Parts: sequence; C-alpha cells; structure tokens
Amino acid sequence: MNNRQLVVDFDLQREDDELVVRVTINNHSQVDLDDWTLKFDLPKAIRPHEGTRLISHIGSHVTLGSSQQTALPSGEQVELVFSGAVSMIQRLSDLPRGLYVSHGEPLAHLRAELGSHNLETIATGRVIPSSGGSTNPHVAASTEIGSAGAGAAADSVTGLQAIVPRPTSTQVSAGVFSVANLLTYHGCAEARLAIVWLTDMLPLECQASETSAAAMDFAINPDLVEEAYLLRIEPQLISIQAADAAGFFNAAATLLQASDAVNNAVRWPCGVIEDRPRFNFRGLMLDCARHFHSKDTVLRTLDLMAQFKLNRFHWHLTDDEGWRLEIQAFPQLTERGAWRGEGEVLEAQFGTGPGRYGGFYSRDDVQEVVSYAAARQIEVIPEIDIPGHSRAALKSCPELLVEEADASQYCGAQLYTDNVLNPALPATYQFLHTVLDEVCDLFPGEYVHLGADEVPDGVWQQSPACSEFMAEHGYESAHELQGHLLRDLQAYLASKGKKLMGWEEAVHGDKLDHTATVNAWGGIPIGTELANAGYGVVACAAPFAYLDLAWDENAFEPGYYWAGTCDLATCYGYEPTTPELTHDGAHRMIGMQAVLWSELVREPAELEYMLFPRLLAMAETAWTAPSDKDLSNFVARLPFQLTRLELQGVVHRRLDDR
Ligand code: TNX
Repeated sequence: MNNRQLVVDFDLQREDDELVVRVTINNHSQVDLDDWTLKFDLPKAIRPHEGTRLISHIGSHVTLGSSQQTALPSGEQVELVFSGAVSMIQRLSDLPRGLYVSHGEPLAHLRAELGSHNLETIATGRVIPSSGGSTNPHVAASTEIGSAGAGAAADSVTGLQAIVPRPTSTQVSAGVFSVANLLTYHGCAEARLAIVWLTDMLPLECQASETSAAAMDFAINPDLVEEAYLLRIEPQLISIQAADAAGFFNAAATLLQASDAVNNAVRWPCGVIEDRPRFNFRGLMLDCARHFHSKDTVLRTLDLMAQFKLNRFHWHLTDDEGWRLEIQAFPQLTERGAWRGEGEVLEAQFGTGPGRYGGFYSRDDVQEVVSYAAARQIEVIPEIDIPGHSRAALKSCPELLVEEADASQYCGAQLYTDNVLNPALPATYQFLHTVLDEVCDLFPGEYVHLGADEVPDGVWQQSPACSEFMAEHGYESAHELQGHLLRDLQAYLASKGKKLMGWEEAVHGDKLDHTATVNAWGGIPIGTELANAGYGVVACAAPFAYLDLAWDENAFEPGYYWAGTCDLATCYGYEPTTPELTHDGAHRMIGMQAVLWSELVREPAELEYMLFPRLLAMAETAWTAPSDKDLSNFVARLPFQLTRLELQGVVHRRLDDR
C-alpha cells in the first residue's frame, strides 16, 4: 500500500552543456491541490523551461509553478522542467531537499517525499550505492564497536604511543601506575582546571593531599614554555610539570587519552612525555546559523575539542539563514531572525521545510557555553558576520537597516540579492555598536569576529546614501566602503579592549590597522601574503580545513566539494606555512583552525561524521612540529583514538572504504 501522499521524482539528463531536471509530482493524497506551487531548496542557479515558472529563488529556496496546470487533482501527476550547470547536481548532497507543495486559499503546505532519481547515471564520482537507500555506508557509530568500527586490534598502538596530537617526545618504560577508587593529588593553583577536568572524566574520586606522598603531583616548572608540560608516569607516582594552567590542562588531556579505565580502577602505562605546541591558536569554527546546533551539541563539541588540545572555538552565530544570539536591545533579531519557514521573515533553506525551524542561544546559554569552554581552556570567539551574510538581521529590522532607495543589484555566492548591510547609514553603525556592546559584555575573550566575507560585486552601486558617502570621503570602491565600516568597528572594539578578527576579505579596502587577525581561507599563499603584510593570520585554507567538504569522490559521501574533496590524508597534509613567509610573518601566523559550515549538517550525528576523524588530523597539524608529523604513524594511532571516541558515542567516518 502506498501511504506516501506526495512523491516527487527527479529525472536528470545531461543535454548539451546543461543539466536538465524533469520533476514529476505525484499526488497520491486524497486532496485536490489548487493553485499549487512546488518548493524545495537547491543552492544553484536554475532556468525554467517552457511550461514551468520560476516564481522565486531566494538563497537556496526555490518556488516553481506550472504555467499550464494550476490544479493537481488527487491521483494525478504533473511535470516541471528546469536546467542549470552540468555541475549543479552530481552527488546525493546536491539533490533538492525539503520538498513541499503549497496550495489553496488559505495557503496550506504538504510535505513531499523524494521518490526516484537517477543520480547514478550522471554522477561524476564513483558511486557506492548505500544498502538501505538512505544509510551512509561509511558511518561507524557506538553500536558498531569492535566489528565495523575502528576495531582496535590487539597489536595496535595504544596508550602513551597513541596520543593525538603527537607529543614532542615520548618514552615508554616498563610497568604501570594503577589506582582504584581514590586518587590522591598534590596540586598548585595553576593545576586547578586540570584537576577538576580529570576528576570529572575519570571514574575515580580525587582528593587533595597535603603531602608530597600523593599519587599525582602537579608542580610549576618556570622553564617550560607557554602551554608545554612534562609528564612522568612511574609505578607509584605521576608527576606533571608546567609553567601555566594551559600546560597542566594539556597534560590532563594526554593523561585522559592514555588512561585505561575498568570500573573504578584506572591504569596508566609508565613513561615520560615532553610536549609543547607548535601554535598557540588551535581552533574549530562551527556554523550554527545555517542549521541550528543545540547548546548541548555545542557543549559536547567543546568537550571533544579539549580532548585533542584544541583551544579556540570560533562560534559562527549569524548568517543569512539565522541570527542565533539573543540581543536584549533588539529582541526582534531572535524573535524573527532565528526562525525559518512559511509565515516567518526567513524562508525555508537547506531542506528545513514549511514548518518553523530554528533556535537561538539566550544570554544564559552563552554564559554557560563560555564558562564550560573556559573550564576546558578554550576561548570562545563569537562571530557576527557583517556586512554581507546579514539577511537575517536585515529581515528582522528592515525599518532600521534598509535604505528604501537603494536599487543596487547583486547576487552573492549563496544567491541572495538582499543580504548586505549598508555602510553609509548612521543606523548601521548604531545597530552594530549596540550589538557589539552586548557581545563584548557576554564574551570575555580577546577577539570578536566580524565576518566580512563574500560581499558580492554590485552591492551599494545604486544606493544614494553610499554615493553621497563615497563622494564625501573620496572613496572609489565598494571595498573602501566596507573598509570604512570595519575600521569604525575595529576602533569601537579596541575601545572595549577587544581585537577584530575577520575572514580574509576584511582587509579589502585597506582600512584596518594591523591589530586585525584574519582567517585565510582562500588557499595557502594568501595566508603567507597577509601575514607578511602585517596582519595576524589563522590559517584555514578551504581545501584542507573545511570539514564541510566531502571526504572523497563517492557520490553518496555527504558534503560540498567546491574546493575539492578532503580525505584524511589531504587534511593531514595541510602545511599552512610557506618558504615565502618572512621572519616577522611567521610570528604573525598565530595558528590554524578547522571549519565546519553547516548547510548540509543538521543533526549531531551528521556533525560528528564530518568532524571525525578529520578534526584529529587538524589538531595534530596545529600542535605537532612539522618534522614530527607522519601520516602512517598518525594512521597507526587512529584505531585507539576512534575506539575511545566510539566509547563516548561519537559517530565518525570509517577509515576503510567498503
Ligand atoms: C564559503 S569561505 C563561505 C561560507 C559557506 C562555505 C561553504 C567563507 C568565509 N564563506 O559562507 O558556508 O563556503 O563551504
């Protein structure tokens, strides 16, 4: 019996230089659909064929109609046809998502299912069909431990030899340190966070001991560099030295990885580890705008970051598709801008469908995230992405932020035509200063990230306010306008003791001073160029660091691939520095980060699948000296690490390719 109500089939054909998509809507429901339109999300430019109407295309959200058949009676079907670039649909991730039909008066919405498609026939990549049609064959989850999972073999690398990121030096000696139920320690103030974390993570009660006879001894060693530690495990004593709190915390991360816990007993192999990081900035960016990731998902991500010594969480809080941060001065930002769907100010995007989809972080949530991160030696860098990627803000506060007379025509990479703030309006500055007041108040860290990426050509060209502003300041380009706004905000942040961070485009227009730090995403050379030019640089070249990219060519492997595919070896092979870096430039290359955009990442399991195990490769590149890195050595340590992740219920991509 077919109880599916609306089913949409896709027939994909290459014709000349185009991909032609024939869409058949089958109305298996009991309802006659009048004045219907088909809606779905596809973030690529399309052209309707005769008989098909492209009613709107906002970002990824497409509305199609038929110019002939405005009624779709029960039991009947209708065909729509459109085309686009051949590259438009090549993989499962590219197929239209979030299908539904709107119909009638008052308007009602009926979700539709994806029926058949012939992706296999046009996919450019190797196709490995998934068994059940929907399950991903590459997933290993906690349910698969031991069999299809990492399957740590008896002879695989374990304990002190399996630490990720690889320590500076490791010597393993005979014997074990073992303890049951109660661990006594002798601490110092700097070791407090490390001790709290160990107590939290180990199945032991931990008790301070005044005597140096404690089983675990933490002591300051001022000769060690920032974040470094010296760990010595002997049968009767574990001693940990560091010069600062971060050093003790990093030692705790190593201890946790090397621990072998059974019930209330924990064992450590004996040995000595000396360790120090290559970069002090080792980050992960998480996009919580395209899809909303719950506070709990964020906290879990922080937990996992800490285990691999990642210490900067770049929190992408706003974008075209959602404003996720409560701002008391502008409640409409989250009352309106945090939600998508029919009847909301933002349309469905990336498959979220007609219902209300979204969410935001309250001030309390943010405080919880910030302190949870701080307890794990992680600094949170909030991102308010402006002046582009601002559609959620613009749709939430149009009366404030939109210049009615602006007739500029532009279309950015994500196909929006109305998502850029206007740098010539005094209200833009008032708005952003007020938002930044609250952001600076909520986030105690050194940096505030202001985005600045992907402002499209054509923007501000037909804005009377911008024309006047440019004449007044003698500006000749849109880049200068953007630079003017960012310079104002850089000074505003500086007055609050904060530094501006931005994507590499933040330097366009050459208005920022060199206290700015940029994320170099466009490739390895741009990182060198910007560091040599005097800016702080966090390297995150897309082909290596963008973990929203698909792992490989398999058409069923989830992810984008505009910057190529990124398997473990590619990710591990990322070397962000070049011989062209000057001495000073090298000092300004402060670190690197992995980046997870979430157009295609909705569920926690999807998020983990994209992060693991590639995040471990990034963590190692950020921590370990290049001369100590070795892919086969890294891969040999992975089964041990993946088993540990599986025990925590983490979903990860399998290493073997069935
Ligand atoms: C580029 S690179 C973006 C994001 C997208 C991402 C998808 C950059 C700063 N912006 O807006 O989500 O590509 O991979």
